[in-house]
Amino acid sequence: MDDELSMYLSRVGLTFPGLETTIDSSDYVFFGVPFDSSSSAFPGSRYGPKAIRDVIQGMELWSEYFGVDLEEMRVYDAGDLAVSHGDAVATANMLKRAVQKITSLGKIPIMIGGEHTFTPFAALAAGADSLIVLDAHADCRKDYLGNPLSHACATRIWVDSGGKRTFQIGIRATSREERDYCKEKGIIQFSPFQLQSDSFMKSLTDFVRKSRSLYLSIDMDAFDPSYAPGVGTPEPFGISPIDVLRIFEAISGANLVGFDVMELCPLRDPSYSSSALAAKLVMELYASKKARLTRSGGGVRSHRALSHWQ
Ligand SMILES: [Mn+2]
Repeated sequence: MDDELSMYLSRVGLTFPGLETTIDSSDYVFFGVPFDSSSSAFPGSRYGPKAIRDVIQGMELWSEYFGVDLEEMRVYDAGDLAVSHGDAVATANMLKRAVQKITSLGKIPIMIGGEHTFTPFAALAAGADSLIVLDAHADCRKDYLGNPLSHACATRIWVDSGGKRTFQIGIRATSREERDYCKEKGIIQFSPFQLQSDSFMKSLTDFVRKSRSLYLSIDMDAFDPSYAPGVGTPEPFGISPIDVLRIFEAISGANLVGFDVMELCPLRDPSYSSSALAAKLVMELYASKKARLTRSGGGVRSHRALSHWQ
């Protein structure tokens, strides 16, 4: 690993996705942020990175939806961020340096949480001008119980720090303050009940087309708790995993500068179903980009996903 990067990140135990690779030969750098100090209901997301590495070891590296073999995933697992438990400022500063380094190497960061608080810092450090967030919550509180660096403030930190364009999907749990803020800031929002509408896909593709550099963040509580019970703040009436494949497909042509899966809470996931879904999200996101490249490069692989949604 690059010397400077190894100051911030160190490899631990199992790697994702369990393939031996080098950072030089990779397009993506995967790392964990095992930090959960502001968890407002149930703590435990600090174990998310460990769980996703555990569960991937028993899964097939094949995307049925996108028709992509992931045995040769160009993803390098750089380990976990050296977090300072209880100190979100110090941890965010460390994260910014790590992401800037990954980006300067021409690689795309894939971050696994840990609490959602760190998304805006990663997105800004990666140079994103546009943010798509899948979440049950708007995360637009000014502070939560006096803490402005709470996971309930993640999207607001992005906007207030200069994040220009924001598109939220799956939102269904907000305060009046957040609803007013989102309206004032022009944040585009779709609830789970609107995802089958034509206007959703039209709005999403329009947003992606106008993005110069896109960061995608998935809070696991965007999913219905029946799909992903392993989260700290479950909210019923959520989105389905199939919805996300369709979203991946719609954004596969974007200039993606970073991606994260946050708020996976393995302490509330005894069946490992939520961890398996989180692992699959990373693989399918990768597969969606690969399928897109194959098609634009004139590849002959039939694109199963397109026909599925026509
Ligand atoms: Mn959330």
